[in-house]
Amino acid sequence: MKTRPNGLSIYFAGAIRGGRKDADLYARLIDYLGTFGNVLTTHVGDENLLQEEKFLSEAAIFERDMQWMQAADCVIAEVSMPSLGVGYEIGLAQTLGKKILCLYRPAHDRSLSAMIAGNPSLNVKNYREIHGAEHHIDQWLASL
Ligand code: 6IA
Repeated sequence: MKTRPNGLSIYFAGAIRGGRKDADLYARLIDYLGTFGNVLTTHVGDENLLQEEKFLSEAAIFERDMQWMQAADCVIAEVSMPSLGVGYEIGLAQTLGKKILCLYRPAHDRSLSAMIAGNPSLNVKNYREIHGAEHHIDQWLASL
């Protein structure tokens, strides 16, 4: 990897109100990303998030995430669980010129939004198992 070890600020995006079925997977991906740098959004994988963050106002959550997004060197989004917030974050990251990797697990009962799947500015990688996602992360970070 060309970047400095532990020098990369990574914004990880995953569904919260969109649904928490993949929260454990997010936690594992966040752990893995932590070996490459500083993950700004570790709460996305926190199974107690909904309890902890209910003390923050909606505006405070938005403001904090916007600051992290501005500070991030790159954005990695797990997009299998449809989420308004994740879609918003990807659009904003593109506007800000961030490098963006989207990780998607195909399944027979869903299909990825064309706004993500058809966007030539995004790197969208399909995977089945977490090791596949880790492989995509390795390859993508090495190319930055
Ligand atoms: O629409 P969603 O909630 O699924 O959007 C998820 C995305 O928006 C994540 O990638 C987060 O970066 C961001 N986000 C949404 N809600 C929060 C949050 N608290 N804290 C931090 N980031 C958030 C929500 C707490 C609440 C449900 C009690």
